[in-house]
Amino acid sequence: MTMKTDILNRLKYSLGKDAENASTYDWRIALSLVLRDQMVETWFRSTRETYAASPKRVYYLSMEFLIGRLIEDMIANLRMEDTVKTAIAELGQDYDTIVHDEPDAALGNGGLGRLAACFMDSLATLGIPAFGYGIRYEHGLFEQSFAQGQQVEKPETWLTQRHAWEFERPEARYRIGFGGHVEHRDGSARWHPGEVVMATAHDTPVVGWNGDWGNTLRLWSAEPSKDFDLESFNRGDYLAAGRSEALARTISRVLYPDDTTESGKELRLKQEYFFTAASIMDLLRRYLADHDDIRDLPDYVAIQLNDTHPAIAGPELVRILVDEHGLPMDEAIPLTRRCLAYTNHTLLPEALERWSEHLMGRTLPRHLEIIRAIEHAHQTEFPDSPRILDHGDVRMGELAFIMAHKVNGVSALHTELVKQTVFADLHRIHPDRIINQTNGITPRRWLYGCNPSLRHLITDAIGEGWVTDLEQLTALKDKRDDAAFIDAFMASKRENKVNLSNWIGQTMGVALDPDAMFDVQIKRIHEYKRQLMNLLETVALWNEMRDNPNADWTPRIKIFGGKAAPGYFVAKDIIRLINDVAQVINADPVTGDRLKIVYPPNYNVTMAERLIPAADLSEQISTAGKEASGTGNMKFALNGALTIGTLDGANVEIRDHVGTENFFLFGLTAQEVMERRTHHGYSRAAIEASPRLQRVLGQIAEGRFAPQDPSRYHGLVGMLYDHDYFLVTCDFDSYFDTQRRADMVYQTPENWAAMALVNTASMGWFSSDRTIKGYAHDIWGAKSVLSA
Ligand code: 26W
Repeated sequence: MTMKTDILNRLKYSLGKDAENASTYDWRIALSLVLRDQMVETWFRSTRETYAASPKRVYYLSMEFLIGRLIEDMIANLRMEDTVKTAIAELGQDYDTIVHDEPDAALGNGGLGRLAACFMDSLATLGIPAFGYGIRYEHGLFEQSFAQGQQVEKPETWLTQRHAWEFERPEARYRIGFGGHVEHRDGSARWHPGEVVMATAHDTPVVGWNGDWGNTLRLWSAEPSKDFDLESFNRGDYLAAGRSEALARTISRVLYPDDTTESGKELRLKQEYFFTAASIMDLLRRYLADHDDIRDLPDYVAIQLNDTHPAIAGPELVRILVDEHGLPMDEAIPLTRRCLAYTNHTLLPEALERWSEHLMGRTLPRHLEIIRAIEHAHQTEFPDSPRILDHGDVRMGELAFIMAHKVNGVSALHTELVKQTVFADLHRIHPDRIINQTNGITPRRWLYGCNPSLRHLITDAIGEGWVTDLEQLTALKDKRDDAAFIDAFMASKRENKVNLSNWIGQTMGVALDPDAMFDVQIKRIHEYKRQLMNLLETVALWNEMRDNPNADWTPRIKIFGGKAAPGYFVAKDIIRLINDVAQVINADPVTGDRLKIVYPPNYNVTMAERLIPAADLSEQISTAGKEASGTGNMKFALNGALTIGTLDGANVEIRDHVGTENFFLFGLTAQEVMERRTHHGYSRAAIEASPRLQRVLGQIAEGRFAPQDPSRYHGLVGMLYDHDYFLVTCDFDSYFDTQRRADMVYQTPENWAAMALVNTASMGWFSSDRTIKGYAHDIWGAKSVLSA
């Protein structure tokens, strides 16, 4: 059967449509189902082999999986691109239209969620038996639009359409309790939950490169435990009839859109326990199906906590071992610790979760008891250890640290800072528990998939081995003096820039000059990521261009993308200012096409796949010591963009790999930042020392970009004068000067091209395959079944 007939059959029998009446949606679902059929073979074989070999399994627990669209990834991993493109063309349909009809699965906020998705691709490609566990949110990260330049949030609706890739698993259904009380009798405890909801599994197969291995992403959705309340309904009390249903479904209704501030909301805690408890029950059922001694669990199960969000896994596993398997507490705790490991993704104090003992006690009474037991055991052994229970709060970072056998940071600098700051005391007590695992990205999506012109060029030059062994890219360094290759390399970049210009033209009506430098900053909006400093530099450049209109300026397109958490008003102000400034600068005849600002709304994974291949300059300008790693920085460099950045997160390691001469470094180091903060009035001093910055702040403060509301940004400018916590003022001049250095280099295309090529060639180490191999070896003790 050909692909073409397979698609037509699916159209007919699964969608009840014939080719004449099929919509793009129908064609897309039909194609997806055909591809899913292909994947199921690998998936079943992998599951069978796993049960046969009974190896150690990895369980990756994450509140977020920022997957994006799956159709192109599946086609690539199944090596079916040509087959599918031919079939779609023969069916008279447009491939690009069909694959872009799929909504993004936006089940995450940013870096943490996307990392989890890259890790799932690497685990499958490496053939390491693994499950990803998370929540099947009905609504993912909100949809962003702009009204008069201001962010507006609308509910995201990916599930209003059929989600072609998943299989509902009614047989994998678990009762999840909340509240109630704990009964203690003759030394044993029995939790009597006051409320119960059902967790039902929905499985998405995750097939790796070449379709050699398949793992499972199991997402839980919440349903009422008891049937529809017919009685209330018959009494005409329709609300009561639907109440328990609505309440239950609330738990998996929506993703919390905050990515740096913990909400402290009860529903968030219930979400965290809901998916963690369902996952623990599910992996124990699987283990006990093959093993009868629970004490061997750590030899067959490795559980990774993606930040503190699933940290309740520690008390939950201890609860089951003690209350259901009768193990003594002082055996259950160390046994649990041997199964668990914890990854820290942020140093921001406001992002470190702490739940009030009151709320924990009300929502999870038995778990609070067990947390007290864990605290007691740890304090007994290490009397001067920091406490989990502190000032009426349960500190989830300390709980995760104490219940994990390994804790890791996500870049070399971040891991050192974790040892020196947030967990300094615990590090002293457990000196070998904290290790580093620098983040990575999957080259399948972030080069092979999103940049076909560069993919072909590389494969023609060095073969296709790089897709699963990215360090092979180093061979491209030999092409540095190959003029034909360099031309082709830059032609690929220009082709991507033209494609992006067309897309921006169509979607935003702004014409971009593809020969201008495409300078891109795409990430969540946050003060520490300093989108504001980028904008201030843009206004300063605008001023200098207007002061010297005849000078030989390097034309620049400033591209911003990113969402602000709905409650983060400073970030929303920054978005508004960017849009207000864009309006003025983009309409300025003096600077004309030499300086443009574009801010496409609703930045997501699919937009990143459009923007990154077209970027010349990657903005990684966070205050040193604040960005744990960054992963966008890796994606840009891999796709031949040069980085302007601080010595923060993984920028440090990227610069080490690409060479200091191929990286535009500026700004204070993390050490200098801490030192500068001790200087009183450091921001005012910095502003007074920079006439260029003073001028820009003056323009913004006087309403130059909001003539109808001149005082609109008084707060923002005032903050820079008096509370510039992220040292925008102190790094501004160094940043501005480094941007001018980039201008100069861009004006010598051969130099720029050579530096860009070395960036691409030097990014092999930043593959998430390398990262996962590190976790498997240093933390999980898990092996690939493929290369056993
Ligand atoms: C409780 C609210 C909340 C939700 C998410 C707090 C913190 C988070 C995440 C940890 C934030 C996050 O995404 N951190 C990013 O993780 C990436 C993957 O490791 C890093 O590359 C980024 O530097 C880090 O900001």
